[in-house]
Amino acid sequence: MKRFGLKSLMNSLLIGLFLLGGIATAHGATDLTVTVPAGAVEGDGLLAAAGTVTCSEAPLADLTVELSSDDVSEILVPATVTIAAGQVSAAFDLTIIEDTEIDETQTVTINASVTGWISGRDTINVQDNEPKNLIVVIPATATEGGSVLSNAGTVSSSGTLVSDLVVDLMSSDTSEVTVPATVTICSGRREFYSLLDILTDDPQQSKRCLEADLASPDFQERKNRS
Ligand SMILES: [Ca+2]
Ligand SMILES: [Ca+2]
Ligand SMILES: [Ca+2]
Repeated sequence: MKRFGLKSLMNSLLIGLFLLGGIATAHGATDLTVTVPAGAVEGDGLLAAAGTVTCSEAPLADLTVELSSDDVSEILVPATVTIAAGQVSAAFDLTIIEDTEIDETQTVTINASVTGWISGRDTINVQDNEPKNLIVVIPATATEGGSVLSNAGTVSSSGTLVSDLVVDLMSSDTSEVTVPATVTICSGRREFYSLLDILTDDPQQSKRCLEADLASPDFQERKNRS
């Protein structure tokens, strides 16, 4: 019986590795790469063919690549893109969503995948375009008399909030008009109705009126309802 020597065994292994390499090459590429712009601004809308998916070797047949965005409230991509046989890449559209939230810059990951392949991904920063303005609206005139004008003042933000915002309020003449020290605009909202206290010119009377109003159950009820 003929025995394999060490040299024959090594040759056999090398031949085997060579054949495996040939099979892997013939099977096609296994890596996907995604490229998207580094940044965009809310409201940019359709960025036609702004994204690219690339495979490391051209597929022998048309290749369907699944795409996804990890934050569809910021960016949409097509569900799939096809890399044609013999090509190594394909372009796809990005749609930049407009929202009304004051949400700062959001980083979104675009992922490309094919079953059994190594997925590719890239990130894009979507800049917020909401200004950070506070709008205060109060009656143009009022009559002194120590009364509380329920929900007479409004504090609004220029966009929907993603977290509660405490706003400091101040009257330039507290002998005439007082306001709460703060109001909180809750997340998901843009405005808060506040109380506006119209005082008399008599400091003592003003103080009594204000204390009475602040201590009353009606004040708390109105505050909670606002
Ligand atoms: Ca916006
Ligand atoms: Ca926004
Ligand atoms: Ca946004």
